[in-house]
Amino acid sequence: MGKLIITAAICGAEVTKENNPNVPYTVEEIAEESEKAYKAGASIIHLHVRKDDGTPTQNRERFIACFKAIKDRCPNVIVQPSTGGAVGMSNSERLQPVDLSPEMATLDAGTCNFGGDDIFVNTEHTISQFAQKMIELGVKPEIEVFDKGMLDMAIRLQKKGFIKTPMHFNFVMGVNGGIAATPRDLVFMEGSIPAGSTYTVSGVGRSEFQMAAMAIIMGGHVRVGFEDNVYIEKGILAKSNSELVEKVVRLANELGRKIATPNDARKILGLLPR
Ligand code: KMH
Ligand code: ZN
Repeated sequence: MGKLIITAAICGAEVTKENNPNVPYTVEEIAEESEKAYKAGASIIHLHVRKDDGTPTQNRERFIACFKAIKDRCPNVIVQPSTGGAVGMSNSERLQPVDLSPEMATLDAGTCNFGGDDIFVNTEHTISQFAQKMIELGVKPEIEVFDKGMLDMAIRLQKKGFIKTPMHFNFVMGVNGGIAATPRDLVFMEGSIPAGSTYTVSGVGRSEFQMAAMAIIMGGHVRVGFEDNVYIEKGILAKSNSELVEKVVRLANELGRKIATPNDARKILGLLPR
């Protein structure tokens, strides 16, 4: 089986220091957490940025500052900015990091409930617009699918020429409003992607490591991090994203998968040179 790409989603847009005091907000905190996650085995940093008080933002300058601070500490790591941002942001706000021509960026492939009264809106027009821009700038999309219908939407847009093959998916499983984080549903999702595609699995909340173990066994890749889960085990907060990454490395070692370096990940995902 091929090497395992580990992505660290270090802070997300919703999780706060009230949930776990180690969630990074400032540029320095984000750079430090990225470096720790990278040293632990992550080859991709999935990046949201915050103002110093923790407010989520998609501000271009803030992304530039965080990119630089991360690259100063770990020049080779792949930085994958979010274009999802936070619920309620406008499309132009969300697209700002794509203008920086990162190697990858997320592409959210549908609308869903997002816990409570929140709705994460991604119309077909929005998805096509984001995808088109990524094609123009040579940015590889990580297609975020929170449900099976989103996967079908992405395949439809690929057929229309908005997304190139081979596609790379992130199955985000366990969001309140999206597909559940169960082995049955993961097998269903994996069986629904086109041949030649790659995928990573993000188990949200308590199922993070169970889904990681499934992905390792099935030949997928794994995302962990405070964006998805703040606990290293039941009731115990993780001290850093690196603890979550280290746990995946231990699982991979036990289950016989080697860990991909950033250059391995570039080859597996077919990223364009920068
Ligand atoms: N914060 C969520 C509303 C992405 O990064 O592209 C969307 C999200 C997905 O986190
Ligand atoms: Zn995200």
